Parts: sequence; structure tokens; C-alpha cells
Amino acid sequence: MESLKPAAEQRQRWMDLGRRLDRADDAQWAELIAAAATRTRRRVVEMIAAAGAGHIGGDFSVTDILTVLFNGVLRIDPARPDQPERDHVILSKGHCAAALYATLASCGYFSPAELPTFMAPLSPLNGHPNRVKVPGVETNTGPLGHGLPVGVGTALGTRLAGRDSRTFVVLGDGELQEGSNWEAMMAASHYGLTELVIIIDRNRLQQGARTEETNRLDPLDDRLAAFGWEVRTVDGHDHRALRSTLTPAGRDRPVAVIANTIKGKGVSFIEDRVEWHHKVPTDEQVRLALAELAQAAEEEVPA
Ligand SMILES: Cc1ncc(C[n+]2csc(CCOP(=O)(O)OP(=O)(O)O)c2C)c(N)n1
Ligand SMILES: [Mg+2]
Repeated sequence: MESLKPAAEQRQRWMDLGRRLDRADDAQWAELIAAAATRTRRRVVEMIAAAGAGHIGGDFSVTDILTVLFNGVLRIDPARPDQPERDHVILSKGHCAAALYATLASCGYFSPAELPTFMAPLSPLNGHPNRVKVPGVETNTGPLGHGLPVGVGTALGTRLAGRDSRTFVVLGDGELQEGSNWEAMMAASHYGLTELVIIIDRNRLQQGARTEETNRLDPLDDRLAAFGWEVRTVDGHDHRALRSTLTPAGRDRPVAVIANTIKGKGVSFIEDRVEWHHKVPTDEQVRLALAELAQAAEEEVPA
């Protein structure tokens, strides 16, 4: 199958939503973003159920972060995914490709009609993101510990080219146990990359256990600060707080956002349970999950 192409109609829907968000007051803005995040979670459930594989827990913990980035923070045009002046997002925790694909499709980088092909033979929507096949994917990820080194290079490159683009790298917390991240952090602070932001999806779970039992990260804020970063801490499911945390660039150093999240956020029986790192829901669990998300969607309809 060929690489995917931008979808004009869906991009128009995304732009219409953008205009509504611009006009909305704070409460309406939060409701519209919550509805978009819930739609992404519903799509993720359907994609993983159809594929019989995926990483639902990490998809759900990062969904609100991606939704706010792509609807409230980034300067992007899904019709021109390669335009040089764009902001860049690298999902370093590439196992959460389903959440990224659902988000990119909602912006019109490609049609949401492609989402059911997730992980099917010959589909461009591989289990881990591929920049050659999927518009909006900046870097191939999946092997943990690669996204931030590439992000540092991206931020340096845009600076050398004289552009003011920002680069956002989304990391798993377990992923921080890869030493390559800390080498990249040293380099970023050495170069004073104020235009670089890392967002750590701090759900406190990794593949088989809690991060703090496996290889402790705390005191994470002190450690990041010691590496020369401006540290901001936020509730990773609070859309308004995410927007105000992610919007300002760093003052004189790169920015590390610790986004406190719940793995599996949004579906009660998936939340904070280690086995849902890559468990696939049964038909009955799919029904229950979609019912919970439908309930959430009803409560989120803006007045
Ligand atoms: C280098 C590398 N080692 C191991 C894996 C297998 N793996 C995939 S996801 C994961 C756990 C990641 O945990 P975390 O970064 O906390 O992600 P999240 O909780 O957001 O799913 C592991 C070990 C991998 N993809 N890459
Ligand atoms: Mg984690």
C-alpha cells in the first residue's frame, strides 16, 4: 500500500473546530477538547480491537496531551505536513501509535477512514509510527530512547536554519530509564534549546511493573533541573492546564513538562492496571469501554 495522503474534508473539520476553539470561553474550550479526546479514545478502542494488538494503557494516558498539542498549541497545517516553518512533534513512546494515528486523522493528515486498517498486512498504519508512510509522523519511533536525541537535532536544525519552530518530544516515564535520554538532555541544555519541550507521560507504570519499583525516577523534577532544564509539572489530563503549560517557550533553557497521568485513563477497568500495557480487550470489554466513553461524550457536549 502507498503512503497516506492529506484528507481535505477532514482538515476542513479540524479548521472549523479550531475557529470554534478560538471563539470559545475557557469552559467551552475545555468541553470541545474533552469531546475530541473522547473521540480519539473511542477510535483507539476500535482500532486495537480490530487489530487484536496494541498498547491501550499508554494510548489513553497520552491522549489528552496529544489532543491539546494538535488543537491548542502547535503551528501546523495538515495539508502541508513538510512545510519548513511547522512545529514538530515526536512521539518517542512509539508503541502508542494508535493514539497518534487517531489524533493525526482527526486533523486531516489522512482520512479517519484509514484507521480501521491499523496493523493490517500492508497498511501504512504500522504498530509503530513510520514517517515515510504516514503524513504528520516526524520520526520513526518504537525503540525507546531514540526520540529525544532526534528531537535535539531537530531543534538545533531549525535554529541553524533561522526558523522559530518549536519541537515537542513526548516520552514515556519508563522510557527515561534509557540512558540516551540523559545524554540528549545534557546536549539540549548545553545548546540552550529554549524551543525544545519534552513532555513526560508520568503514568508511573512501564511494561511489567511500576517505574519506581523497576528503576526509580524520583526525584524526577530535581534530576531534570540538575540537567539544566526548566521543569514544569502539570495534571496531564487537565486540558486547560496543559495548554497554559505547553504554550510559553522556555525562558533561557529547554522545558521539561512532567505530565502526571493515569495509564488507561478514561475506562475504569483499564485505569492504572499494569496488565493493560498491551492487553487486548475482549468483545465484552470493548462494549463496556465504548459505553463508558459514550457516557463521557454525552456529559461533554458543550452547552
Ligand atoms: C529499547 C526498547 N526496549 C524495550 C522496548 C519494549 N517496550 C515497549 S513499551 C515498554 C514500556 C514503556 O514504558 P513507558 O515508557 O512508561 O510507556 P507507557 O507507560 O506510556 O506505555 C517497553 C519496555 C522497546 N520498545 N524499546
Ligand atoms: Mg509509563
